[in-house]
Amino acid sequence: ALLLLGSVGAAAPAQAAPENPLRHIVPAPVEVTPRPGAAFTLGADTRIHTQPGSADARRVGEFLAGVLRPSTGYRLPVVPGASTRGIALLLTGAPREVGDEGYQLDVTRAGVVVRARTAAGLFAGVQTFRQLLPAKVEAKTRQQGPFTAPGGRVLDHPRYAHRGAMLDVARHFFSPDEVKRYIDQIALYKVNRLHLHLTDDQGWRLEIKSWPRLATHGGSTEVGGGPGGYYTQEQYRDLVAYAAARHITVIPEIDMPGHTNAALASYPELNCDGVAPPLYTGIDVGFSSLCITKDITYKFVDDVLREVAALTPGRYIHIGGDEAHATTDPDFDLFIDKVVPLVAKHGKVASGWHEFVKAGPPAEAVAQFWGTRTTAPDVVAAAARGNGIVLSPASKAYLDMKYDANTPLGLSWAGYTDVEDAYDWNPGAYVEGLPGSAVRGVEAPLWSETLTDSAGVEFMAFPRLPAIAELGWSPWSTHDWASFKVRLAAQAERWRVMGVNFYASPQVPWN
Ligand code: TNX
Repeated sequence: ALLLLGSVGAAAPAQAAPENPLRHIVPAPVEVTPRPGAAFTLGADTRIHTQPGSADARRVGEFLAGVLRPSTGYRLPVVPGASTRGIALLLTGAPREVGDEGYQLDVTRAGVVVRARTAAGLFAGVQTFRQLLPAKVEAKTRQQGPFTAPGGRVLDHPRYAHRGAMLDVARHFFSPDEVKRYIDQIALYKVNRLHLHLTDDQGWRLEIKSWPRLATHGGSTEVGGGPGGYYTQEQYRDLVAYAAARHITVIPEIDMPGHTNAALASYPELNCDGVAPPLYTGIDVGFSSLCITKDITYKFVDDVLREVAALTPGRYIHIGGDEAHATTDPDFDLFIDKVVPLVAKHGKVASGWHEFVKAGPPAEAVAQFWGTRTTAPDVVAAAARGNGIVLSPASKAYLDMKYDANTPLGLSWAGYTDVEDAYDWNPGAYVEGLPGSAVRGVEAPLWSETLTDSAGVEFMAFPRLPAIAELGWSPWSTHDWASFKVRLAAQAERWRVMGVNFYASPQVPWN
């Protein structure tokens, strides 16, 4: 992705030409080739042509029009057609190497052509195109043109299939609109999985029709004692569809057998002693457990998984399994052995925090590594049995860790994580002895003990989420902090226009 731009021609204005946005794409593309002098300018008559016969391509076109119409004031009709004048999103002619999610983007004077083999690839190409246009295109109100993208070609495809962000909606509840806002922000960086941590000690956030008190009682508070909240199944379906329209698959997490106080408080029969504990609004972990020896526990889990599976178009349901300190080791194994098949019974595949590999789940199960050390023998052994691994090392990828001692939000148990720490590690070679081939990708978890609103979420996620997104997308050959920090700095203007409350880390040369 290294590129040298040709010198500006005779018509250049007196002041220095603005930096070419082809240099500033995040995540770094596989290959960028500038075409000096071939810039494309959006016009009042520009049309967005989409692959004839493809409803999915049309939806990508509508997404792009939705971004560009408010700021440009142009009509930007989305019409089926293969014309390469104006903007074209086509499912033909892409080189084979773009694979399932990659694209080829060409900007010439005549138009912008994105070619891909799937709508996901077109969507990724559209995210790159947004970054080639001036930041003002992201505004929700009409802006003064011109809206020009530099000439060039981008050939691009992801390193990993799993490029995730996780949001903890259990410790503090986030409204559907707040979750959608985060979805919009992560989509710009080609994140394609949103893991929702839906249940924990402090709250149960999804309506379960067969166990209604989970939401109505278990969802009635949050850390600090606020009112909490939950998603009705209808609201949750709408969130899943909103993410899907941005080519993001939601992975729901029902955390078990620990982190279950909200459920235990809602139904006394789930407790071994038959007594429901009070709701919990503190931030301790590791004190609760479902009752492993009771039959009703598995009836409960079966019912919950049935309803969650019916709301989940994706392949995975995350069953948690972390910090089960109130569950004995044999009980933990017994529980996981019983629950993993229940996930399969409802047509889904289990993923879980890496502790769950101790129970030896089947090879299709995926483990999410969150350790603070680079040694993890259980995880290496699981990979040898065929389990895929997603990397979320806490000292690198946890967006809730403070940047430094002065960060007003967040925790620090895994250490301070400034932007360079978040960026400077190789997911393919991080855990000792874990073969790169076992790594499915990366995920940036955002735990919400200290976060109550979108401003807090954004302050912790930006600019580190784009760092983790780049580790998930870009080839390792492009990895370079000196380049990344400059490209990151160029994003700030866009974040200001979008109203993203980012942390202006002194490590980044903001302009
Ligand atoms: C550990 S990491 C947890 C969460 C906390 C988080 C805070 C993991 C799987 N469990 O319960 O919210 O630390 O950083």
